[in-house]
Amino acid sequence: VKIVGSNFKMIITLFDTYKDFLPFLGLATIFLAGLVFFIKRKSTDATAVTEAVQPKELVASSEKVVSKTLDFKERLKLGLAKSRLGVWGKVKALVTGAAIDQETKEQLEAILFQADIPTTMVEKILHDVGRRGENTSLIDDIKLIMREVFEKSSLSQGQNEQHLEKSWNTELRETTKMSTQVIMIVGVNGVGKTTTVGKMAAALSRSGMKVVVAAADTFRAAAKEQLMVWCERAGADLVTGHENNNDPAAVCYQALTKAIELKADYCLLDTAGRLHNNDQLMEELKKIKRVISKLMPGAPHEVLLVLDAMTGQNALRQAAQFQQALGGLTGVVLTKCDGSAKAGCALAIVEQLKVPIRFIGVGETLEDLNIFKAEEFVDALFED
Ligand SMILES: Nc1nc2c(ncn2[C@@H]2O[C@H](COP(=O)(O)OP(=O)(O)O)[C@@H](O)[C@H]2O)c(=O)[nH]1
Ligand SMILES: [Mg+2]
Repeated sequence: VKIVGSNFKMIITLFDTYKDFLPFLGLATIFLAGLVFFIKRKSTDATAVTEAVQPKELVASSEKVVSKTLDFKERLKLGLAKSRLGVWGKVKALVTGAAIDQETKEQLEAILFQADIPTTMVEKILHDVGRRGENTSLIDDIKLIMREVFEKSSLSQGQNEQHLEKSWNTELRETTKMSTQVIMIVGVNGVGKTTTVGKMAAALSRSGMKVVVAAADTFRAAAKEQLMVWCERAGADLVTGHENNNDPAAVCYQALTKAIELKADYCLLDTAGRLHNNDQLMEELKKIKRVISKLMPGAPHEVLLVLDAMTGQNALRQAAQFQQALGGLTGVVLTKCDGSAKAGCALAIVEQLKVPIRFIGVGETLEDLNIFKAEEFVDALFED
């Protein structure tokens, strides 16, 4: 009894001394419990998502990516796996070995609408499929129709793949000593403009081209640092604004001046995607175009609109806005095709905007951006 009594007394004294800390102790316990719960939930979420979006094929191929031995064709196939396993796989399964009767056509129509393919395109496919007779398979028919859509859009701009080859063919550039090509990259926030500029700078530098990059997104503080990392890796020159001069057009002007001075092959302009309002953004972009063309007539040689494939129909609305405000878009860079089962929106983009897709992005590494080739893209959507 005595021992129990003295222990009890000791506890009371201890409690008296530390009772002021009790609320803190309580709060700390609640905080820790919350933290453990959050971390546990986050990690199970992550595994659930990975399992859901990574069918066996993807997991197996992504291991190959680590070995870095994939060429772009394989990366494209890997990136488009979701689209291939989704809509385009269904198309293939439906028409393989089937006769093109009314029932098949109705089913085909339903699948194509799911893929955000515009009505006029769906009608065209339904009208033309099976027309080349029994000697060609229906799947080859559909592939050909899709390729024609892409190729027609390039031709309507007077820029076919040959032109593309010319302005981006680095070997040709070296022998013909073309003047600096100015490439302006535009698009809304988060679509992948800065990443695209980084990847382009790296790819061009690697093939021996001299590249100057303008960090003209002076609105976002982190944009400059992000580009610095890319350019350092690529060995490209980066021009940024000064503390007291944050005018994006001035940054572009300085970058092009430097590019001309250095006889650079390319001058890439990374612009802002968000300003206080849309009109302000468009005015800023127009100003950049004006300033650049005064310094170098004919520049910018390309105005590329970056669109995120994941946004589907919304990408189209954005494109229409930029096209209307800026005019003269020379092409589209379609990014994040790896994250989307709707890479089919590429068809809608070229159909409705009459602007060719110039580059395609299928991941976040340097090697995941390349020139868009209609045949390669369509094959990747259907091939196993
Ligand atoms: N999966 C995937 N992510 C991409 C791709 N391109 C860009 N991203 C990511 O998209 C995010 C936004 O990119 P950023 O270049 O900062 O967009 P910006 O605001 O248009 O400059 C970054 O996390 C990029 O890594 C792509 O092709 N695939
Ligand atoms: Mg950016």
